[in-house]
Amino acid sequence: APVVRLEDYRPTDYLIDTVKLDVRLHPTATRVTAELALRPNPKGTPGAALTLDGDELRLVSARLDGVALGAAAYAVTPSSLVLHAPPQRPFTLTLETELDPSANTKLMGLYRSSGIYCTQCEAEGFRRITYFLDRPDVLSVYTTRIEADREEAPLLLGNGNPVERGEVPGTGRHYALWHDPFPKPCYLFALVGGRLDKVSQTYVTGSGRAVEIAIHVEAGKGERATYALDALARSMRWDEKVFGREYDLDVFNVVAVSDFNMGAMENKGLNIFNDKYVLASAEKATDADYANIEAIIAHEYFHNWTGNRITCRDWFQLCLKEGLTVFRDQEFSSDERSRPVKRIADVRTLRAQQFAEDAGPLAHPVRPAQYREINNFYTATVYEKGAEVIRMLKTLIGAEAFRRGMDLYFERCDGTAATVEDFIACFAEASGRDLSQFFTWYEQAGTPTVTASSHYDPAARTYRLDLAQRTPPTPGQAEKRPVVIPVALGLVGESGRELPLKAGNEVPLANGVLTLDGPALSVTFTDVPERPVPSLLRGFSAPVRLEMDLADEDLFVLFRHDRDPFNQWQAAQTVATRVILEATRAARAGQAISVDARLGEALAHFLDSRAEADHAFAAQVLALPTEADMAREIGGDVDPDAVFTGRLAVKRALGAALADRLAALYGRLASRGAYSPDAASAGRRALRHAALDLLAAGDAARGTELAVAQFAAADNMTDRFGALAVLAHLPGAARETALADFAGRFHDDPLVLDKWFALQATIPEAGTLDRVRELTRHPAFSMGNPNRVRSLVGSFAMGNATQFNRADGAGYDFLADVVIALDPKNPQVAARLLTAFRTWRMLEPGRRAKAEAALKRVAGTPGLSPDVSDISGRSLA
Ligand code: B3K
Ligand code: ZN
Repeated sequence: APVVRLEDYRPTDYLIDTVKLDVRLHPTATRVTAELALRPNPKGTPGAALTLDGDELRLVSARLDGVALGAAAYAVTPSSLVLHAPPQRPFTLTLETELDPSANTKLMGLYRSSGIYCTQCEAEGFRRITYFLDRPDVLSVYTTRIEADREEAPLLLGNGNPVERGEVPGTGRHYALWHDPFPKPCYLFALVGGRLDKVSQTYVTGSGRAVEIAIHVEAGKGERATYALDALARSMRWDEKVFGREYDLDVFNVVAVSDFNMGAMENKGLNIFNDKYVLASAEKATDADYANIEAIIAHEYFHNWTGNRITCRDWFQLCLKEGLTVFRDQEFSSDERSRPVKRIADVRTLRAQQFAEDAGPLAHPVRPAQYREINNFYTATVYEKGAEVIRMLKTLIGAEAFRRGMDLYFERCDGTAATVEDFIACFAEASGRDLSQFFTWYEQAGTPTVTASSHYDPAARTYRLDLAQRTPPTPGQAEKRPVVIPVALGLVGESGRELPLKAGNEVPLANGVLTLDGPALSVTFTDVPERPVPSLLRGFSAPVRLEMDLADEDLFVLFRHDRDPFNQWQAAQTVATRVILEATRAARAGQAISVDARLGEALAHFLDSRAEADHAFAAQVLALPTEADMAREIGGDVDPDAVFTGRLAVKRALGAALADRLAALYGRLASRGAYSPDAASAGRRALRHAALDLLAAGDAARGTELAVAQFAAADNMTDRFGALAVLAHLPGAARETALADFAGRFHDDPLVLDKWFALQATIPEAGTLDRVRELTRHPAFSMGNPNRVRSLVGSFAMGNATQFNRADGAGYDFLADVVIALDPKNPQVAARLLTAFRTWRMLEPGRRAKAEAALKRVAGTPGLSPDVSDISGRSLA
């Protein structure tokens, strides 16, 4: 595939003002008639040929202003329909195409999922429905007639508002007509046809408009959609309150399907979801599932304004809608649940996904400047780092200017396909600030490192803080400029009190935030009454790595006393990281591992004094850095077995040292009353689980006994699966019995079996690869379903550091085999799996060579999709 470059952007030569679609659904031969009202674009080249995109379409007929096109007037290729000399005035092109939804295994365009017709058009799927200018800067008003067999598809949904429905006499077929008054790019087009159950309610907007909101799910599963419906109503209310955004159509439909390439899709008025992010019940969904459903329902809904009403000019601007909408959904979850705990969870994800991506061959800026396959740029960088950039903007200009900037953006850009420049200009205006250097965050890849050192002068009562930044080179960007880094900070006294933050007027310090925008900055604080412990980057105020050699004792001060809960947690994590690093070093050197007792003592004190105050926070404190976190910390020549051994030794030592406390906590936190997914109850379960997990590491026999009992007695999936997850790390008969019991209980529920697949794939034992191979032959497994593939193969490759990175390379070979086999059927999912190699260069030489060989085997496979060839190519570059 050719490289597409941002600098080459130019508007289309033609515009499409309205689209009338007539879709006659049929399992293998769906007929689509598209009537496109075209006109020359005043911004385009006069007289240019018209090239419409197409993919796997069969053209049945083509008419211009009602007259059949002569053979000489146009040409059809596998990827286009070219009209050589279009009229230089408004004209109508009527195109009839045929396609086979049942053969559509890529799950892009129109396809069938368990008998339900559905669509996925972002990024470039609409061209698989009809020939079109398939790019986001072509905005059209759509009217869609959907026709289907009444038995097969009693429900017919489209974008916008329902207009009319009726029978097609004598055929057993019926139709529905939908009209969407809001001009939109074709990637937001959607339709659904099928037999579905629904839950619904009337939502009254702030200005008093009644909206019918509904969630449609597979027959018999309606009860499991009520939580999602409630989350939707709460999202709608929140967007009115916090961003002043009201919903704009008469209906809002969400449809859940079981075959979906990603989480969900924000099609105008008709969101389509992976059912994993809709269906929930106490027996079948965990607390984490509930939280994900709430966040994703909100995310897709919020796109109605940030993505749909204001869309992207081109795909380079993807972060314009994604980073902003992630920021919005994170804020929503923070308001609905606990802000500090949400922040900690989000930073964990950011570091695990985005920092990892940024440190390897797939690193790219939040706004990339080029791509070969746009589907490979729906990344942690565009989404999560994109959200961090918005958060920094808000920190830098303040909440009020931020809100004014958002209001200006909505006012000025509504109904347009915008750029990141358009967006930032609104905030520059609203705040009166020059944001040109801030823009570097969008253009420069790589995670900046901020180094800090300090000096306290007790006689002068001054405290000097020296900060410096550097960003490592990334592919295609050897030289880096300094970025604007908001460093939220405080000074904490030995006894825990917050010390005053006084500095001269020339210091870029406002509201406890220091702005580091050059390579280095030195600040002297005055009237500092005692030696302070610096608490830097409070709330993780910037997506950077912080290097500061604080003494362990100082970190314990922050852990105990920092008024910023994020930095309390961070201090404990930093100490744990140091302890695990030392254990890993010893393991690698074949030495005995000794674990510094002070971490256990600090945690003991924490459990005694503070764990009950916020259960969810305490659970985060007890959860050690992961093996992947440690690998990133080590940075190179990583031996995953040594990391595993070192980390496990620390976990065992903590489990043993804290055993009595953990057991008491575990007992105290036992559930009372019926399951409720609310944040407080979920926090209690999370802490109880963290206690059991540590306890089991310290004492396998006791852990097994407690987990077996919890598994048997559980009345909800969080407790049942939590127990099973603990058992998964305790080899023996109890584990196998519980796994078999779980499979028996939930044999008819694929979403629950996904948890069972995933868990087994992450067992850190030598037999796991064989187990995973065996599970690929399980009757409930299917390479055709993305959720199954991600659960089994994805969890193995992304969540099992020792077994994916087996020293013999068999883990890599397995993944390569799966990617090669899956690519012809579903390139998007295959390419995503292959990103498991994104940190391969950090491995020790033996594994590195094996990983490289596996990647090369993939790269050398003939007939690769653009998706997989792009990832394999960049990974090896
Ligand atoms: N916008 C979609 C993602 C589409 C991915 C296309 N490969 C979901 C979301 O971010 O809300
Ligand atoms: Zn999104």
